[in-house]
Amino acid sequence: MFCFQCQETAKGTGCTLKGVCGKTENVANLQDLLIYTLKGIAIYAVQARERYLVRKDVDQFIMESLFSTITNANFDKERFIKRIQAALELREDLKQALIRVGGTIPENLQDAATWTGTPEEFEGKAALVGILTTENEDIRSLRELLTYGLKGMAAYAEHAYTLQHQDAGIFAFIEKALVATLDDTLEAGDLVALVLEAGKHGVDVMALLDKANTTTYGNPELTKVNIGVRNNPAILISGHDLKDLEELLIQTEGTGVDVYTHGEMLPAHYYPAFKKYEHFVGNYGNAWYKQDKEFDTFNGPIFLTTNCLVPPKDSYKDRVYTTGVVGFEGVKHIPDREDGKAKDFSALIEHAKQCPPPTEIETGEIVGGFAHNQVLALADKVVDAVKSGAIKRFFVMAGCDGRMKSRDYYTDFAKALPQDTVILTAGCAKYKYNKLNLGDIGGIPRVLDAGQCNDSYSLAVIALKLKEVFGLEDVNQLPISYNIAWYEQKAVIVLLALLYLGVKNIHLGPTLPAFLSPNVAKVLVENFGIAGITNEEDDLKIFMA
Ligand code: FS2
Ligand code: SF4
Repeated sequence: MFCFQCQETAKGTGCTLKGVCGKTENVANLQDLLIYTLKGIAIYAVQARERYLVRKDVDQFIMESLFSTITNANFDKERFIKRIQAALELREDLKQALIRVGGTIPENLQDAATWTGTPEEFEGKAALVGILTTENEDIRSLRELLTYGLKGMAAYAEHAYTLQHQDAGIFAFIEKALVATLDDTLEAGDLVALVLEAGKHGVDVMALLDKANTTTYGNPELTKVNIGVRNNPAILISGHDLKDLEELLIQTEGTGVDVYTHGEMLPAHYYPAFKKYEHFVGNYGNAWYKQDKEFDTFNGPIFLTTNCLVPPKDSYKDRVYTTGVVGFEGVKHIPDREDGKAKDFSALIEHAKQCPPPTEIETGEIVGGFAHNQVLALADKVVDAVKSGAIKRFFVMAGCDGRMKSRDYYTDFAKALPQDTVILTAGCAKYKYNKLNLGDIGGIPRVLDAGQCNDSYSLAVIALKLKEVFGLEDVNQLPISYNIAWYEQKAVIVLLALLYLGVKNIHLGPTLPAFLSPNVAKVLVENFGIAGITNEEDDLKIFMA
């Protein structure tokens, strides 16, 4: 195996024996083979599109498959074997459909579009198609950067799709870009152009998801979220999927079972549609990587709707349920919706009734709900505070949290920030500073949480609005600095989206991606001013200069 797609990759270079995330060698290899086969499907899909043959099942399959290979989503070997088998069948089906509409199949097609094999042969094949088969390190770096951007894009597209929002342009780009990663005639410059184009579609997909979420559940609003517990049996829901949450809240209503959020599900509390549920009690715990302790003390069943799943400990494994693209061998899985019917959570609810209430690990409240609509409602106040000098600078500290000790930097940085600065956050990165009680500036909290990682889009909307209000030509003239923490591939598409919007001088940490070759990193540094982090004191001097 060779995987270097996330920030915690072994030795900062690549996981080769087993993933730091817990991914086994065979799952890593099968994921490589799945991606390779998707590229083969994409070869036909691009041609089919040229003939106005657009297959929704193909778009959906590619999207879900990419999503399933994101860090901490799916660790289940059997699920990947089945998915590759389904990919081979779908590829053949699409090829035949293409022929039927007059498409001609060239003789010298890429192996990704023609290979076939039995499950016993999959791992042997996987060894021939992994990341390291691209020898030129810059081409490899750009191909992987693009692929990880596509994975993030697919994840967000999937959430929007679940809420019946889709954009054909996003699927068309995903398929075009997948084909491009196989094309040996493309040079580094061509791939850089595609990476930047991915940023444009990154903005599109986050805007689409924002629209899907806000038209379905209302605009997030200023909300105090309880972090203590009540004395009822309860279900803990984690991940990013709001539709799963909605159906769970409906089915648990009146059963005596409470519902709490964990990790990236916290921002669900900010949506008006979920406030009516009296049994939607609060948020339990912190970011994803603390689940090995927090799932233990929660006592009740835990429901993972998306990443980040950590391989469960035996002490609570029988209480973990997955759904959608998430999976782990031996863990119960809630099947997908069929015929427009809701998912069936009865087993989860019955399980909860047999469990003791959660053990309290914290008390109090946290404040959030500062997505674009809420911040723009406060725009006059914010603009006045900037004009009067009460707010000197905003710090976008969005992205991910993670296990590494080096991430304490973000807590230290938040603490070291001058009192006249405000943090704009989104994603699970917030847990590094959302309980610090950093106070407020004239009623504006010093940590403004927009929501999940995809709600980084909200932060961009806020920046663009401020640019307009202050009559500036360039978003970089605003008193906003970007100190972003990344971990997995959704952060990659968020970064590419920010670059597309023209944001410069983003600091990225705790380490730069291992998949950036020195030359590719140089392109990002020279053209966009991307930089790493050092320590809070020195970085603060740079930001405040
Ligand atoms: Fe956090 Fe994990 Fe949101 Fe990432 S819960 S690092 O996948 O998607 O952010
Ligand atoms: Fe390693 Fe990250 Fe890949 Fe897991 S996802 S195998 S930790 S690089």
